[in-house]
Amino acid sequence: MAEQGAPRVGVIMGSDSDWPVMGAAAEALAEFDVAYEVGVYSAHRTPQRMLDYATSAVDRGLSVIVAGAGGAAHLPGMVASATPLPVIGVPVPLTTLDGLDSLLSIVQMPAGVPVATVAVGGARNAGLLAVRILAATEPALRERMATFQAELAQSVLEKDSALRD
Ligand code: RP5
Repeated sequence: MAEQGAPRVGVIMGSDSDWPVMGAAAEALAEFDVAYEVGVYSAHRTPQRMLDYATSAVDRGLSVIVAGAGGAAHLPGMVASATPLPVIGVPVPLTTLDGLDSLLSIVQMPAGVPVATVAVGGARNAGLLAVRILAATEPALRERMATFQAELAQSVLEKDSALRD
């Protein structure tokens, strides 16, 4: 855990090999000083451990779970089936199929069990979306997100200016 305080967001993945992608979610949370925890929970290799994590998430104080996996990427959907918390799925691209398999595995959830799926490899956006979910009921965090958006817009304007120079 990189941030102080009880974790509010869980950043989990199916394998430690997902970390080079999923680290961007943790970085985004750290930028907003949101406490998070990270862990490896495999839907296929450690199914009971994954279910224990999902079913205990509320009692442990989590508000959002970011879950990334590649290939037969069942972790986000299975976690969403076992917790009432919002789950953000990150399709991790593997060397074969360029992540299309991961994307389809995560995005095609049955009605009633939503997973908010970001782009293939879109872990940073997953972290930012988790911040926005928290910010919906926290004015101070919402203000920081608004500042972040203003800075993002400013960076585009500066690039536009540089092109014209
Ligand atoms: C998935 O299988 C993981 O999320 C990972 O993306 C993929 C490969 O895992 P390793 O064989 O590298 O452990 O469950």
